[in-house]
Amino acid sequence: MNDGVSIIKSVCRVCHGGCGVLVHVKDGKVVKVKGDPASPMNQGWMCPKGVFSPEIANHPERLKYPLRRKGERGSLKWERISWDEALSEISAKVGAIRNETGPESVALGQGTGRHHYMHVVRFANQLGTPNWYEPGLAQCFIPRITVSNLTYGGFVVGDYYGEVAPKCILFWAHNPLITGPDGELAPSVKRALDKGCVSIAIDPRRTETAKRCGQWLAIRPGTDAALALAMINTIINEGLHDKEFVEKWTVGFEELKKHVEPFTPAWAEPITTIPAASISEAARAYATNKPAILEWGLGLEQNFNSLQTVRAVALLRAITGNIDVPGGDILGMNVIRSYPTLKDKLPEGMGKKRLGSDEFKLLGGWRAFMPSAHIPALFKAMRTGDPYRVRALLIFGNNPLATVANSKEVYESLKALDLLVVTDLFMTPTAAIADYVLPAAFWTETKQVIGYPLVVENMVMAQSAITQTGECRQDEWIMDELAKKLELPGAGDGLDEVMDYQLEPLGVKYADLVKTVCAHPKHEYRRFEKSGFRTPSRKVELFCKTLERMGYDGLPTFKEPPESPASAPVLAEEFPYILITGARRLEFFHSEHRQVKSLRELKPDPEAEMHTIVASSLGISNGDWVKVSSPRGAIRMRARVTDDIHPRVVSVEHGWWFPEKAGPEFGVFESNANVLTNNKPPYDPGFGSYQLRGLLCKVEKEKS
Ligand SMILES: Nc1nc2c(c(=O)[nH]1)N[C@H]1C(S)=C(S)[C@@H](COP(=O)(O)OP(=O)(O)OC[C@H]3O[C@@H](n4cnc5c(=O)[nH]c(N)nc54)[C@H](O)[C@@H]3O)O[C@H]1N2
Ligand SMILES: Nc1nc2c(c(=O)[nH]1)N[C@H]1C(S)=C(S)[C@@H](COP(=O)(O)OP(=O)(O)OC[C@H]3O[C@@H](n4cnc5c(=O)[nH]c(N)nc54)[C@H](O)[C@@H]3O)O[C@H]1N2
Ligand code: SF4
Ligand SMILES: [Mo]
Repeated sequence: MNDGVSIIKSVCRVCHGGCGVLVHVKDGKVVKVKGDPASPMNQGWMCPKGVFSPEIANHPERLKYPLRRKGERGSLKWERISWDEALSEISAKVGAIRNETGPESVALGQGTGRHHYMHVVRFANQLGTPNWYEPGLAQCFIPRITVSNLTYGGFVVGDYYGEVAPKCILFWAHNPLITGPDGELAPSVKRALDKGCVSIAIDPRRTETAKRCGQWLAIRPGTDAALALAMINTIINEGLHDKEFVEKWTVGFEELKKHVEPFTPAWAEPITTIPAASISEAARAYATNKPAILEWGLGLEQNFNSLQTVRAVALLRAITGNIDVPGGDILGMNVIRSYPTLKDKLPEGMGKKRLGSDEFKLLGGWRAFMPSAHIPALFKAMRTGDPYRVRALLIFGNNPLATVANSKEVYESLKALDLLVVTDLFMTPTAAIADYVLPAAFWTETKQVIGYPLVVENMVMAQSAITQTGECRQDEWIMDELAKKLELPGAGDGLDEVMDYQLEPLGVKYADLVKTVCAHPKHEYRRFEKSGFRTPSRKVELFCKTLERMGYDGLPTFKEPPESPASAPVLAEEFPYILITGARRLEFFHSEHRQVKSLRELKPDPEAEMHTIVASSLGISNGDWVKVSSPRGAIRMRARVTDDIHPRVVSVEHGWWFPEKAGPEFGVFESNANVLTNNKPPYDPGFGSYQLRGLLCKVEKEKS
């Protein structure tokens, strides 16, 4: 204590997070957040989003009380009500809809992996509805998790905390120096690069990460499977694979070898637009500098061939024997218990009613890692009642008007609902058209156990609720209270019980861990040597029989993107550039933070990156406002003209809306990448992924 300021050790959660921090509190308010030098993750470092946490926490526009709509939907006329009124009315309405048209007509929505992620899944099971969604999943992370499970029997992450440093890091469709998602943080990647290693980036943009790399392969979006197959071809043909590992620990090598024969670097060159010699060079560098980490990212998943693209890349780790070795890609330890999602409460037969589950078995079927609804099917059911009507949607931390493909159709879908309840930190365009808006707690106001990296915890952290804003409540509390009012199965056990249950294998209680914040058991390498890999063959499955049995290819294949200069040449005459969306910026998390002054000053306007050649041919200068159009719509962006991008690619930021503009729309259709994206088929046959990257677009200078 000094000057009435108390300092509390915690963990920043503005993003997927993990940065150890020291929260400075005065008069019940967060006044400063500083990086904790003692944290093994960030060693004192913080990004601007975390640094400006006090400005987010104390923002005057934070939602502070439950609100009930008074006027028409979207009229922004609200009435402040008590929590008891809000919970009683919402539960009565949800209960009535559930009774009339079945639990499946009530859906739950959420955004990226925030603290309450698994609690939403738990609440869906309690409600008895198979229909919950998250705009990532098919487009983010689920393909990587599922493919890892099928191929290696568990999820792999880069080994940045062991004693052996990687000799090579291959960054594939990933920019961790900015994004630090799911499994690693920017500082750990930076430390590994600073130590010096062979480094390669595969990305249509020369990103902050690519700029640190010795080799940058500017790939044509959506062609990563072709590149991976050609790299496998080089490695096998030149005998650079790890013969001992392949022989002892893999199945299907001969089939793979035969399968990749035609996929030479020369074959891949015109597809990927990467010179064959560079492909071979990258393949050799990755195969011969061991141990190697292969950092894969989102760019592999937001296309219609996500399953096979991710599989092709996954096999590179296996044939080079880089799995679960010090300094390579390690199989996570799962040191805490998985979240009790009350799966058994979902009534028999409900899984079959999950929208999209019969078609996209790896997203919604019984083999899915975490079965969820297919977003296009779910939103269609809201809009059209086909195959049945979804009438209520309860959203916990998601702004689908900004983050789900085809924003205008999302709007039609939400407007057709009988009941829309949105829990958020701020009044978003989605919240503005809701019937009830509930105020969520910010990270300094929540308690939670954080297993890190996500899904395969090697490190566990605990965070305490330090401050309180208005009547804001943690999402888990809201769901638990609704469960009690609705008398749902499993109601009564709250977050405290869940956290202690999860921590039991570590022999600590939440109340103890919260004092030290972080537990970090030592990694045990090469566990497979004791008990094999957790796959049906107990080996790494280069050929995957499980996939074959489900009707998918057992070996990875490349497919030309459906909306590309090669597959849609007529359309490409009008829309000559390749559109990618959503490359992350350091200043914002998805559609958040546009109202946070210090962050917005760092990045006032939405930007579209394009090559100097493109800009000059169109008479566009850096900073000009431009119109970017796709066959589905048009948006306004500021041009960022650069040589650090593939000359045929235009990259637009995602998540833009303007809290300063008039509601209820807050300009959400003006500069929103998802006005351009496609939620229509073809989808990935396994996950139903839709295309957010690798579409066609055109650019015009805005008339002044
Ligand atoms: N075009 C395009 N679209 C994309 C992507 C892309 O690359 N391109 N990426 C996709 C991916 S990978 C993802 S994961 C999604 C992410 O999409 P979302 O996670 O849905 O992101 P946001 O739209 O920012 O919605 C989050 C909302 O949650 C609120 N919020 C923050 N913390 C809390 C909390 O603790 N409780 C509650 N109740 N609310 C909170 C924020 O204020 C914000 O309004 O976007 C997807 N959309
Ligand atoms: N600051 C900040 N951090 C974030 C987020 C945020 O909104 N802001 N969001 C979080 C979330 S939910 C996620 S999923 C992660 C995502 O983090 P990452 O996985 O790092 O993904 P992105 O930055 O979306 O995209 C990575 C790269 O993919 C490239 N790319 C696009 N299309 C292709 C392609 O077809 N092939 C290849 N090889 N590359 C391609 C883009 O140019 C981009 O540089 O970030 C997380 N961290
Ligand atoms: S990267 Fe930034 S936002 Fe994410 S946990 Fe660290 S400080 Fe917080
Ligand atoms: Mo994501």
